[in-house]
Amino acid sequence: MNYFYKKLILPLFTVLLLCNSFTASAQITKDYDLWLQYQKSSVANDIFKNIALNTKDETNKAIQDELKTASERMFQYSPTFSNSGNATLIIKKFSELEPTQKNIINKANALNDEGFAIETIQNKGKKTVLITAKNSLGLLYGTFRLLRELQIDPSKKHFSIADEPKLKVRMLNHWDNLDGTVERGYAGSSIWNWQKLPDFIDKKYIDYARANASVGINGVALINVNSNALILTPQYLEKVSALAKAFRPYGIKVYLTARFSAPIEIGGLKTADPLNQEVQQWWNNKVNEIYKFIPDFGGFLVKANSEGQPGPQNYGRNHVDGANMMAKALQPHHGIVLWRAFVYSETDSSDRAKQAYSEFVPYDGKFEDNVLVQVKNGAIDFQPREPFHPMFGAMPKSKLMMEYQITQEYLGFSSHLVFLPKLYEEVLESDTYKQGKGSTVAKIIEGKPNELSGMAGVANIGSDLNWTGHPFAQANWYGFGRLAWNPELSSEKIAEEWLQQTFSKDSNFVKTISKIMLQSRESVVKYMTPLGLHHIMATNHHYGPGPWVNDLARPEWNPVYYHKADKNGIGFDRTATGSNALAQYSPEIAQYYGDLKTCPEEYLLWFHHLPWDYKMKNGKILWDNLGIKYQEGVNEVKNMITTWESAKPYIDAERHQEVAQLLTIQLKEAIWWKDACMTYFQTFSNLPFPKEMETPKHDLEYYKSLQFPFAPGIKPHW
Ligand code: GCW
Repeated sequence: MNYFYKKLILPLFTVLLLCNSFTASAQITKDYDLWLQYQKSSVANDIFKNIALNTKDETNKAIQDELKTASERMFQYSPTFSNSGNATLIIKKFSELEPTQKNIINKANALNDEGFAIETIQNKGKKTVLITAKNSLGLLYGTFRLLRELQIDPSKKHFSIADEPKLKVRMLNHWDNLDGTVERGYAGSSIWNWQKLPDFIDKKYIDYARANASVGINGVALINVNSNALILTPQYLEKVSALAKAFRPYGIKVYLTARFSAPIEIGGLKTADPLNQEVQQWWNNKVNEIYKFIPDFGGFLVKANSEGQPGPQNYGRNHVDGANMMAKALQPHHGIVLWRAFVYSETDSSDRAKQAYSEFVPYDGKFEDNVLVQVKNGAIDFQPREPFHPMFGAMPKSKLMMEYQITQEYLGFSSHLVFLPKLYEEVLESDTYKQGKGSTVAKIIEGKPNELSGMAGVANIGSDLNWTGHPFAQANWYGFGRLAWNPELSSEKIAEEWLQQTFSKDSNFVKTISKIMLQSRESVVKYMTPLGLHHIMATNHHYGPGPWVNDLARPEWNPVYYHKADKNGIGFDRTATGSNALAQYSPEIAQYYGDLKTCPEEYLLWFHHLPWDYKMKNGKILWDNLGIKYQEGVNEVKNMITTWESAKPYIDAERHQEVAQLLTIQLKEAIWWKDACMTYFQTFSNLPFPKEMETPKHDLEYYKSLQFPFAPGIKPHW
């Protein structure tokens, strides 16, 4: 028995155990590796056999590490790195190229500082691939580009690519708190371990930097815009400098959120008035101190006089006074200020959608050169769909940057599959007409060549093994980076290349699954806020529907403020007969959205208050259309589930199951939104549900009674 046990059962058991942990860890790796899977290739490619690269510089060292990992995983061999003759891949700054390679030098010379060229050339009678750029960061971007091309087509040998970023600042904004929680975070806790920093550099920090650099992200604001002044004290600056050091080889600069009242809270001053000399001196000294810790510090991100955060208006000053004070302190070090335009006030009784424009546009041209005004994509707050923010194009003498939300605060947290590049693209493509036809939001934020420009995304990253909570939420991080590099890229291309790198290159798989990704954003709009509805979510945690909420302290916090449903109809009149928010847009846009004949149905209730029996283009009344849209959203999720089932043969079982389970949550919640909203709106319309709509399972009281005290994304109530 003993013999039998030792010889047979034990080894078998060990093998089983190993297999089990192997699958588990293989799975973790797949989820963890994001779009940098470097899957084993079925075709050979010698491209990495002998790489000419000067590995002295720390960025080049990062290039070397990446190529080694990629080559070993994809092609099963380790590259040799040397400077000798027979290179299969040459990675060199163009100042180091031989004069015979003039053609490429000319091509590369036309690129900006972060651009790169990849060319297949003749070198000593042999075909060789050359990556060249002005500096090492360009070489790193070129390397990641080459790796993307090879992940998509591992047999590729011929390259002729020149590329450069269109925006200067391409950054993630983490809303991470110093206590480890993440405001509006749905992927676990913060990845920054402040307790163990500066001495412990988690490998995760490096992998985070790799992922960012691979799509061209070059800046990170580490903590929440609802900031804590402690981050500016030496105790924390030492920790920040350790992170900055880890990110430096990957071209990523660190930014900090600057709490406006910091001079009082950590400086012992009596005021934070931006026109007070002592305050100005305090910021000058603070900035000098920061640069001693972090010589390439990026600058400050500031949320001021917004949702209770302190700011210049507390001292009777304005946004320009506040932003310029910080900008001047940063100028000697080439740092910048990202001053957020997300402001709305409880004392302003006008439409909330109008307030940021009214507060900022009069200051056009007054901001210092190193200030970027950071504007959310829409005038309310990261809703599933908003028309583009009227500030875009309205401040031609200032620099405006885009702020998107990658984390899904209003889009189903990390349980819903929603491909956000589709939303980003819709905004970027919108024509503002501010400088004539064709002045799209993309063109406006691109600004003038060589001037400061940028795009920020509120990160969806946390301590979850797969970084983002939902495997498909990784695509939103990826897609954000790709659009920050080139705001004119198509979301379709982004979906396809992400799928190819992350899951499978099989064309059937890519075709079917990219379709559901591209449609997913429209589906979430339909089952949450169809026909231009907005801001009807539950209070505080924003989880689930709450269109009935009407008792919050500030009028514009209540969903009823936005949908204005009553027995006569529904919607927010933003035309001349209402708040006239439309007047902030160019006349072409005002006319287009203002006229019911041309206003697209997607924006109907955003701009118009209409009777329940308003006849729509399909001949049906508004009430019926509302129910039909909600139902369509639900049906589309059902479709996603079936389509995902069909993807089973193409990908690993674990990630397949993970997504399948999440889709069931999405369906449940889509039905919940439909039922709760339609049951509530029915109390005003007094009409039967349209026949196309499945009848709600519960009555309104049930939906109103649901409580979620521990929903994620807000400070826990201990
Ligand atoms: O959308 C709202 C969020 C707040 C956030 C704020 C902002 C960081 O609900 O959690 O605060 O926007 O953008 O400042």
